[in-house]
Amino acid sequence: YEQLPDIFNVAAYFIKGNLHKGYGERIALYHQDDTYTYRKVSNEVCAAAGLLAELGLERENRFAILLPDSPDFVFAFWGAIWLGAVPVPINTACSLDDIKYILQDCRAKILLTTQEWQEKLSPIQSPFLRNILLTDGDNSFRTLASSFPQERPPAQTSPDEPAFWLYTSGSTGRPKGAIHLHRSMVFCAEQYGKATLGLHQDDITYSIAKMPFAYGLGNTLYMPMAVGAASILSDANNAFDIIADIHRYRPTILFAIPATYASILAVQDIAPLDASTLRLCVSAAEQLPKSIWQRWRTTYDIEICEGIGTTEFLHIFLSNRLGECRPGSSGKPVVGYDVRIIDENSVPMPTGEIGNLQVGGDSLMLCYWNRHQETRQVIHGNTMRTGDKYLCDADGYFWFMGRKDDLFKVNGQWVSPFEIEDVLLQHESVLDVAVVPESESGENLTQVVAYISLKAGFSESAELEESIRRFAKMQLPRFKAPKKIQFLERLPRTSTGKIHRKALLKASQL
Ligand code: 3SK
Repeated sequence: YEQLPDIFNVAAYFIKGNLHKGYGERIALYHQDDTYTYRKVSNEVCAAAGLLAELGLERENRFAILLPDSPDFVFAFWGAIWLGAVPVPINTACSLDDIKYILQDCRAKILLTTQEWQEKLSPIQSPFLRNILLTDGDNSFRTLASSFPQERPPAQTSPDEPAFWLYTSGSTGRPKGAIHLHRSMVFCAEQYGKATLGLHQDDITYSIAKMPFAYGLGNTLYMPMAVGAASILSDANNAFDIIADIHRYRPTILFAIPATYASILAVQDIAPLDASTLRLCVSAAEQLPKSIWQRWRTTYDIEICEGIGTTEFLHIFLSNRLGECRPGSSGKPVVGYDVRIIDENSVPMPTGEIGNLQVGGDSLMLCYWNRHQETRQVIHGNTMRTGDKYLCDADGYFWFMGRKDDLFKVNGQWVSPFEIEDVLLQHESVLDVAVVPESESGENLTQVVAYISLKAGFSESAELEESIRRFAKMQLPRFKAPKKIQFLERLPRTSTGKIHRKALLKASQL
C-alpha cells in the first residue's frame, strides 16, 4: 500500500491514472446498450464538476445522489470529489422516511435524483438544500453538464480529508453517516481488490449490491477502476434478470449476497445459468450457508469466496481465497487489517472460543457524522469493535457466530441461528430461512422458531411442516431443532439485502 502524497484527490488519482496508463480507449462501464470508455468517463466527470461548481457546490459541501446504479451516478460521484465536495449516495431501497432523514442529516446543498423520486419526496424539507438536479426530463443533469469543459484541474485535497459519506443501513434506529477519506478507497482497492482477489484489467465486474452500499461501491466503482477493468451498471434484482445480465455482458467476477446464489440455484432447471465466463464469485453482507456454497460448486464448478466487511471499514477485511475456501467461514484477514477476537475486557480469546470481533486498518471511517457517542462506542484507538461474535480456528479461519444480539441460549446452551438455518436449507422445499428465539408464553424459557419461505412448487401444509421438523431433528441436537415453524411468502430484508432479524424477533414476540 503506497504512501500517498500530501496533495491527493482520489477522483483524479483513479481517473487520470487510467489515462496515464494508456487505458483511455478501454471500456470502463457497461450500461444497457451503451459502453463508456475511460476517456469518456474522464470527460463527463470534469463536465459534471463544472456544472456542480457553477451551481454553487463548494469544497466540503455535501451533495446527495439518490439514483439507481447508472452512468449519471458515476459521473456525479467522481465530479463532486473532483471539486473537493463530498458526495452522499443514498440507497433507493431505503424507506421514504429514512431518505428524507438522510437528506436533512447530511445537509446536502444539492440533490441529484430522478423526476419520479422528486415527486415521491415532495415536499422536501431541508433548510440546507439549494438545488435539485434531475437526470431525466428537459434540463437533465447530463444535458446541462455538456456545456462545461471536459478538462479541469482537480481540487488540491489531502488524503486525510473527507471524500464521501455512506449511510449505514442499521436495522434499528436512524441510519448513520460514515465519513470516509480520500485515502480509504485506495487502501481497499490495493489490499482487497488487487492483493486478495487479483483483479486485473481484463476483468468485468458485476455486483448485485448497489453503489450506495459500501460493498457495491467497491465492486462496481473504484475497484475495477483501480486496475482499468470494466463494470456493469444494472438494476437487476431477481434471478431471471441477473442471469440475463450475465449472459448479455459476460462478466468475469460476480459480487453477490447469499440470497442471489440461492435464487439462481433455485431456478437452475427452468433458467439455467451459463457461468462459463465467471472466474470468481464473491459473497458478503450475510453469512453464506455451507449448503449453498456446496451446491454452487457442484453445479458451476466455481468456489464462492465469502468475506465480510462493514460500511465503517468501507469494504471487506476478512476473506476466503480461491483454492483455499472453507465453506461457512469468513476466511482469513485481508493483508493490512489487524483482526482479533477479544473478550469484554479486550483480552484476546483462546483459539476456538467465541468473542467479539475487533478490526484495525487504514480504511476505517473518520467518525459517524454528528454522532459522538455512537462513534466512541465503536472506535477504540485505531480499531473498531464491529458488534459481531466470531471464533478463530487453529488454521486462522474466522467463523461468524452471529451479531452480538443474534446468539441466544436454549436450556442454558448458546445457539447460533446459522447452524440451524444451514440444516433447514438442505430440506428440498426450503428457499430462505431465518431462525430467531421466542419466549414460551407464561414461562421464562426460550424456544427456537424458524421462519421459512418455500421454493416454487411447494406450499404450506401440516405434512410439510412435520417433514421439515423431522429433518431438523435428525441432524441437530434436540434443543436446537425448531419448536415452531412459520411460513412466510418472503423474509423481511433490510435495504442492503440482509435478513431483518429484528423484525422477525418482534413478530415472534407478538
Ligand atoms: O456487509 C458486508 O459484509 C460488507 C462488505 C463489504 C462492504 C461493506 C459491507 C457492509
